[in-house]
Amino acid sequence: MILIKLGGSVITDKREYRRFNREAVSRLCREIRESGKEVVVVHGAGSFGHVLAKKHALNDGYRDPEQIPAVAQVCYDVRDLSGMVVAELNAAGIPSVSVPPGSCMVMDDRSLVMDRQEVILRFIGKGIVPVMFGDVVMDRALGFAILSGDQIMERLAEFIDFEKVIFVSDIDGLYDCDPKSNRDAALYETVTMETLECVDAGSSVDDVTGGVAEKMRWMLRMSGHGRECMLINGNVPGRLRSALMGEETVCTRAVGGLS
Ligand code: IP8
Repeated sequence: MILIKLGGSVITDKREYRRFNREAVSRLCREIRESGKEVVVVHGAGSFGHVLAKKHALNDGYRDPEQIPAVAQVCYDVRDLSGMVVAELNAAGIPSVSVPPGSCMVMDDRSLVMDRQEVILRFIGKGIVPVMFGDVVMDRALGFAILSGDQIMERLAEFIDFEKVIFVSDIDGLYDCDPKSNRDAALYETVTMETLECVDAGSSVDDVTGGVAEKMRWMLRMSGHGRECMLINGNVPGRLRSALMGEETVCTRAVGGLS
């Protein structure tokens, strides 16, 4: 079983509110199907989540009543996005169902309380891929907060024994500086906790849950116990299929866990 995160930067255009990249998602779903691997899918929110979440400071928790319509709108938008992702998975021949985190989970001071594992495990047991995503989630301490897809990944990996974790992004992997603004940026083939400490990988678009360095931190957390954890570029056709099938491909691998 392989855990895949379809990043918001690939499945949406992060510069434009609610812009879905249907072509890319459709191709990625076909690549999953062609690999023949069993998967669980988590996806990011992209411009369906981060634009309004940032504008209304939703990650700060409840501050004033004017945030409430924005909470409802973001919940609506990310469910809409998830419906479109699931439609593409189903069309590619991968029976899938969207499981909205905010509708069945809570957080406690930004820590996810995931006590509904049964529904996820039973979908998997019946050969249906549960699809979860970054969402606005009610929070016992803060009122509400943003739950990132990366947090969900880490929790899923605590009770499902994934052989591999693949983060699908819009860059080839982790660079020593931002490749979008620096032509000399060099790609790391592997990163460890030590590498991460000297990385400058800031993101230039609206993202309330951190840029590439933060993603890499999540990857390192999940790379312990010998589990392979990769960051690949989903905009390059064939890379996801190769990564799933264990073929050589351009990527960054996280090694050795976070400690
Ligand atoms: O795109 C963020 O999830 P991510 C969720 O996985 C929202 O970081 C609603 C902004």
